[in-house]
Amino acid sequence: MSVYKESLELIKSSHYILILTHINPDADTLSCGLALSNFMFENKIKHKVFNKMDALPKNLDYLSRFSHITNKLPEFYDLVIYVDCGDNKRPAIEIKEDVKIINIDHHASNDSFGDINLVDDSKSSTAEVLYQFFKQNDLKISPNTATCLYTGIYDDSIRFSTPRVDGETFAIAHHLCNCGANPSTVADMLTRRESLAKFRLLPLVLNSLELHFEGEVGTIYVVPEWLKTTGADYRDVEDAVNMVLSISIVHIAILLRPTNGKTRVSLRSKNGIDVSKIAANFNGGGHIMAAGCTIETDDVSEAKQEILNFIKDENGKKF
Ligand SMILES: [Mn+2]
Repeated sequence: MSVYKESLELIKSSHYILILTHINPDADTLSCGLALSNFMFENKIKHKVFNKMDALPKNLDYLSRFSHITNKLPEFYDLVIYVDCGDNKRPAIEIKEDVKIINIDHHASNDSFGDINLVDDSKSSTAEVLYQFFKQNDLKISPNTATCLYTGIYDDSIRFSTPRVDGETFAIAHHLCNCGANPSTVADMLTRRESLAKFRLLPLVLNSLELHFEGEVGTIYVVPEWLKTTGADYRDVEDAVNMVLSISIVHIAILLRPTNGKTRVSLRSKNGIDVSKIAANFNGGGHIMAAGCTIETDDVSEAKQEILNFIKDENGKKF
């Protein structure tokens, strides 16, 4: 029996399913959780989608059943499905030990921690991996589920632009459009609903830009105070790191964000440079071109220096 069939059998024979999404959620993890949730709702399968955070990214509020995502664990569950979690710590909660686990993911770091593993690191998003669950089981994909899966693919592939995007990605997107996903609506929802606060914050963050190693590494940071004065959300700075990476001479862009006595570091790269290795050195993780970690200090310059020292040490005089 294929892993897809096995997964469906296990879902059907379970009484209550807990779907886990990762902390600091992105569109891929929540879209996959909600794609499964819509499928289960339509088929009267009892379940909950869990996310640890109090506040979820508001730009995903158009996804059906978004408001049903909870940060409270149900008392009873006999199956747990992890979506887009590179390891079993990513949801940041403890689960019961005696339950079966399905692990659906596309991170290279995933060590197949589930009883059933739908893990394919050749895919640009977990949504593409999850699509195969529907396809291989000949399941009907409703317009709501199609919109969720399309959203995960669109966002995690950075609008169909990362190296893992291939003809198959577009074939899947094509099928999802036929099932009722609307590319223009998804693009409107994700890219044309920015807050004014974000545009007050971005100049401050971009003004912190420093170039290192002859401009090949660019660093920016955000001061928590700036979030207060502009009214922006910490997610509003995420575009800034991609802007820095879009500078022609920059190969690695780094965003430093002090929070709760630590500094959260987002790493982005181009030209095949593997920033997941830098993140892994600081107990973080991610993908070749996008990774993250946490440094145990809220002093931004100290955290920056630690990262830059590692980049220098690791690969000789530069990276
Ligand atoms: Mn993902």
